[in-house]
Amino acid sequence: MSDQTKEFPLYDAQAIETKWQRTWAEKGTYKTDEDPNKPKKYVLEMFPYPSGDLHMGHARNYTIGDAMARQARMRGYDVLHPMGFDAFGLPAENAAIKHHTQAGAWTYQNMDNALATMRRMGFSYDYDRLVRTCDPEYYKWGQWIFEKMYERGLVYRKKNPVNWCPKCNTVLANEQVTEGRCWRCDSLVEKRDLDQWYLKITDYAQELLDDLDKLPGWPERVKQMQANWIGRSEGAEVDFTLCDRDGNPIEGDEGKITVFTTRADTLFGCSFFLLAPEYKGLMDLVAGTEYEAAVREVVDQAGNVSAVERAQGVLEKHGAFTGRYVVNPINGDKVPVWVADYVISDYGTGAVMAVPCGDQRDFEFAKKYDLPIVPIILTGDDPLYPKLKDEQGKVVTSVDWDAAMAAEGKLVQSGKYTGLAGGKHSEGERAVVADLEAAGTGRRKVNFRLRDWLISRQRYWGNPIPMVHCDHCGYVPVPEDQLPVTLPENLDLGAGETLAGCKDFYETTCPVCGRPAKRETDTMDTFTCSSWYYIRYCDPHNDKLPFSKEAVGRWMPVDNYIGGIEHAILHLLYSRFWTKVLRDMGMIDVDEPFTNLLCQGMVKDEHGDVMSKSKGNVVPPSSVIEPYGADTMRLTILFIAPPEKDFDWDPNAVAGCNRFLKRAWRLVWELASTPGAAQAGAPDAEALDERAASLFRDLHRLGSRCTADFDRQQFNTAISAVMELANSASAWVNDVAAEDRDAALAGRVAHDMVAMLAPICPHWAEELFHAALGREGSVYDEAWPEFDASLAVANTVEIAVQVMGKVRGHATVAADASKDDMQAAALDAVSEHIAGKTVRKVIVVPGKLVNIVAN
Ligand code: ANZ
Ligand code: ZN
Repeated sequence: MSDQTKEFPLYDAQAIETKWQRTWAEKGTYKTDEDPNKPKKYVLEMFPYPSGDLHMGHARNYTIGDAMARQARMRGYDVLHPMGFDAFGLPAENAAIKHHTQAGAWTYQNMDNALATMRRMGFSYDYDRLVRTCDPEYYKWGQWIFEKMYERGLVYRKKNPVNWCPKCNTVLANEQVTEGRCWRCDSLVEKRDLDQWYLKITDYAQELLDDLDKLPGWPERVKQMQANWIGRSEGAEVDFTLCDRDGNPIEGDEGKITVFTTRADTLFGCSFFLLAPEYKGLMDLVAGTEYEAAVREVVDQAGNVSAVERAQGVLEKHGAFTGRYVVNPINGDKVPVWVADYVISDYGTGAVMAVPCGDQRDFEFAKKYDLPIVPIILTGDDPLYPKLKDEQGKVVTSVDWDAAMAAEGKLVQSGKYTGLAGGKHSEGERAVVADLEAAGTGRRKVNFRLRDWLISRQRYWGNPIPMVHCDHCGYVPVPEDQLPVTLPENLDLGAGETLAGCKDFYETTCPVCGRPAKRETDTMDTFTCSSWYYIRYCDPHNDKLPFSKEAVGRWMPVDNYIGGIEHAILHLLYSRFWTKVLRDMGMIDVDEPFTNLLCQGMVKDEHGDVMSKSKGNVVPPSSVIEPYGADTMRLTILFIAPPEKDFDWDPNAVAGCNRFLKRAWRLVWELASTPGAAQAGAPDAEALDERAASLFRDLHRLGSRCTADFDRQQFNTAISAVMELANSASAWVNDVAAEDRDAALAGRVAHDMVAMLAPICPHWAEELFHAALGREGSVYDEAWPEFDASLAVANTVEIAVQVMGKVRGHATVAADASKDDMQAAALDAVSEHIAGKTVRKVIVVPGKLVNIVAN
């Protein structure tokens, strides 16, 4: 029996955490190594918006990244693990308005608070590489890249109906509108016609879609969301000719309206034609006619609803007849032209050939306005179709369905195409498009849902768009040597001062002709700042360029990127776009910025509700750090659930993890105090007695499992492996007196437990490494221990397997196999003898035999 009263130092989390945080900072332990002989690993957590102190979601995000970064270091990688702040944005401005203070001051204060919490959590960041997007040294280069994009034709200005958030007082990108609401404040978004700056992300639509295939390390659902957002759609354009009621072409008109359709095969089912309310020239079509008033009403009403909502197809549909007709190029049929508010102006051509038998929206519209429905798709053996023609042989044009037909099926009453298969990409569709192409009335066309990225924001706290408007020269970029355009300080936002109203800021002279000119007062969407910060980390102090190619070549792409699923589209799509643009500028050599992506789950409160300030159920990290220490916090976060799963906060789990750390602390001391443990070399497996050999096998079995789980980022099971090992080792030290223990084994188990928990509980591990194991340097300079799963296999024995008392077979099992394992092996060995019988009873004699009663 070991001496239970032995005195070891107590686990004093606060004291050791303070001590090691100071030591690491003094020694620069986490400064990025630059050893070209080592493989590199770039571990990155999404940088926070500094809106207040960090919350549990941040703590989880950074704990996951920190465990990866620390373990990578121990596995021999040169690691880049930086941190920074996405520091521009509205909350700073709103706080400044409320308190008549400066957005900058508020932001820097919050960043300092967040940094203090990060240090208190013991994260292994290289703080020398801190990037704050509101620092002119950083945003200067955002402006520089913007100008390079401008030179490449990727920046343009356009007047367009845009999403306007009345609460944030600014426009929003399409990506920032969810179900018709502002992504930030949830207000209903309005439409406004404004002149704005755009980035031409659509130039990269195809590549952004194709390269998703280069990302096997991304969650499927994120790739799916991006693919849907990009929305590639293969179809055709079809030209219809405008005409009057009698089929005569309209005098003085261009005479042609083109639609985009994925279902050219359904042309015979087109019984009316639709234009978006914003369709250019719509009002000219009806000017001065009896239809003008009704059309105008639909147009005006549609202007009050966001295009996003209208396109969702949940609102009631509104429309009006224009008095005009178009001729269908496939059969010469004349169909009426309507305006309809579910047609959106910026998809396809803004005009639609309506096929109510195949498209649900068209079906509902036809029902509401009593327009004809021509059935042309035969699905299964719908009893309706034999009656397609009435007694006079006339085609049935109205059906009493309550929904459109399933769109795939055989084409009927479709002229020469009758009998062909219909559907997207069908033989019918191909045949129709081929004929349209031959006749010059149609052509293949690929459409994307993705729109160009609107980056103008009418806000102060953002990166100024580096352009000057001159009445003489138009828009001119600010010359490179005058960058950055710096934000003025001392605006009193609370008194209603704005950038647009700040003369000192906007009055300037034209860089080209020298006449008085006006600086652009819009700032860039803050998502431009987060689209390249991870590249800046590779070379954060460069003042000649945004980054050097060499530095970026060493670190990019990011190997492990960790962040919330809420960025699945916005930030991740924009970053992929900027990376590709920078590559095309010759500044970087990678196609994709993030090789592996981990989207961490949410931390909810004890009852499974989302934590939020308004609900008052937020558990701040300090509530765990103060009583228990950062290591308990980190262990809990990683132990409670796999990183990608949501979990409910559980105070019992915190207490349990803290108990484990104390127990493991004492165990390491106990093992390390085995005489000779520190000096002994590797344990000699052959020389171990049965008890020690069993612990030795556990060490290799559980160590291998822990390592594999770390590689899969399943930290919770990696931790359970260490907990199991602790149980096994505790049993050993309790039963075997110190002087009877194998010193080498004791030393090895103690060391490996410390090493395996080091990525997760760094202060605990570093203190034990020094104080208990008596080692020098840092545990992170140590190699991750090697485990050999083959050493985990126990000696085996052959057992006899009886069925109804007769030996019917043999099985080989581990010498210490459990009864369950023996039973399973035995049933397997005599499966032929018990086939078709019911096993009534199994008698297991450990290490010897199994008898099966079956009949
Ligand atoms: C005829 C048709 C028949 C259609 C049918 C569908 C089913 P995706 O796949 O998303 O690309 N469409 C085209 N432009 C539109 C616009 N500006 N606003 C609203 N709808 C529009 O969708 C393409 C289909 O959406 C097109 O194919 C068109 O309707 C409609 F049985 O044409 B289809
Ligand atoms: Zn000029």
